Amino acid sequence: MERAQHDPILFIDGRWRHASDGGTRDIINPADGSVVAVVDEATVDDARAAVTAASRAFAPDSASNWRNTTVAERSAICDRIADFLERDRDEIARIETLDTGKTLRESHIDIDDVVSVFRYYARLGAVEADRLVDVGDPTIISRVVREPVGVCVLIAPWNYPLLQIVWKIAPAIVAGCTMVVKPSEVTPLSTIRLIKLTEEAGAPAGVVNLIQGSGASIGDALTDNPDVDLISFTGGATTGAHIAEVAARHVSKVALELGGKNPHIVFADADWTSAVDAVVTGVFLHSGQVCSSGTRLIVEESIAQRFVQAVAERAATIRFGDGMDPASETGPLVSETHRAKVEDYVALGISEGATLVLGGRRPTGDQYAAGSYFPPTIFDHCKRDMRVVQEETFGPILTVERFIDEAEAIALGNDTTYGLAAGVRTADSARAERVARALRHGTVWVNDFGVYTAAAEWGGFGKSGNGRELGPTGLAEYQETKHIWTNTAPKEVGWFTA
Ligand code: TXE
Repeated sequence: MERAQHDPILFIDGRWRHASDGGTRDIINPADGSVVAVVDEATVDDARAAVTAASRAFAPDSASNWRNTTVAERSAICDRIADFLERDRDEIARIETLDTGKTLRESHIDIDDVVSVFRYYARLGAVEADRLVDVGDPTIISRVVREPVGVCVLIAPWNYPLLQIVWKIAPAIVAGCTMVVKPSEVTPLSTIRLIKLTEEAGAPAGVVNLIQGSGASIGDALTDNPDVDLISFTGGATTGAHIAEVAARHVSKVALELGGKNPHIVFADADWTSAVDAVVTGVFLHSGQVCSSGTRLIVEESIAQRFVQAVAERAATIRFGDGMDPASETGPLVSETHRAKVEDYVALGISEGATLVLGGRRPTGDQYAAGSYFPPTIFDHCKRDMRVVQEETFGPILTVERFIDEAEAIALGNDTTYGLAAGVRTADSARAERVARALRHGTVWVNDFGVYTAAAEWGGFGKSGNGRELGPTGLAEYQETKHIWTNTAPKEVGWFTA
């Protein structure tokens, strides 16, 4: 397709532009391999221009004076974006489904979630006030005030494109930062639509900039830059470690969410029906392409055989197919490349000696021929040191380990270099509390799984990253605190007496 046939999608300093070298990328629908859009592919120069634009917009003499706008003005922009997302809900949900493969139902839920995130931060900005510190001297006013961190680079992955970028954009706007947004090159479409809404909502030129392109080619041009104050990244562990290294060169702040390998611990006394349902939903929703996916079932030995059988029977009935089909309960994997990676993990699990109980092979049938589908797959009798148990497969693969007692359940649940999320299911509330406190994970669900709220922090222990999104901490990440000490009755200190 020719460049002239598509709208420009790079947004730099309030202007929509094509890539400076005319480069483009086809965006593929993973449900059938068709091209759903052609978008500009930014160059290194475009990426640098976007950082420069964000930097200029943050300067004290910028035309919009953005960093000195009031919280109320910035919160109003977030509220307007939320209104527009509600107005365009169906259109954006369709875009998200065509781009990611997720079901339309899930795309709608994602939009409702991001609306709540914009509204939450719009309110929180006003609540999180400056703090007065009592230093024990009535002539001193000691105040801790919050100011924007500055220029932020916000990088998102492909599994929840809209959701994950909004967890960054909303607090960054409320805090008064300027930003360069980079969606995954695989799934940029909903983010492009969102940036149009930020423009419509009145974000001044240069405050929100959009760059689209391969992280390998333009990532360093965004992050390896002394003008960048903060990089917030959600994605793979290897890329995250690279970004942390690059950021260290300039002592830029980094917030990283790098996925997980999340245990779901089921005790014998757990409510049976909801436990089976939660284990199935927890791992097979969005075909396992979820950072908090409950990929490690850790089940009490006495019920293990029956429980795994019940999970497998339930999982076998999951209807996967084109996300646009209302009958589909889950869609394809995001790309052929990703399906190949998941298939490698299936082969690895078999070679490591795990017992394949369900799935493991591409589905047959005309409706699956052109898309990157993969069925729910279950490995039983896994050992904790197997790579399929320890590494993030990011696909519909459940591994099963068994435990004898509470201590072993906790030990298995913590036997991971990650630490994003975990679930525990038991009817014993004292035990639930003990296990929840002992697990080294950023979120622990008790008799629930995979739920979150804009008002509670999200993030990981260990190699799942650092920093937190959502909740008050998710706003604080985009703020510097400044201590202002005012002496209302100055007099000589009296230290040097001569
Ligand atoms: O992620 P990448 P990939 C995991 C999951 C998956 C694996 C790899 O296991 O299989 O990561 O996925 C941008 N500088 N997660 O390769 O490369 C890239 O363009 C700056 C878990 O797709 O980390 C994209 O926008 N940016 C995760 C984003 O980083 C760079 C969700 C993520 O891409 C860059 C997704 C660079 N040098 C995958 N290189 C989660 N935490 O939920 C790439 N990017």
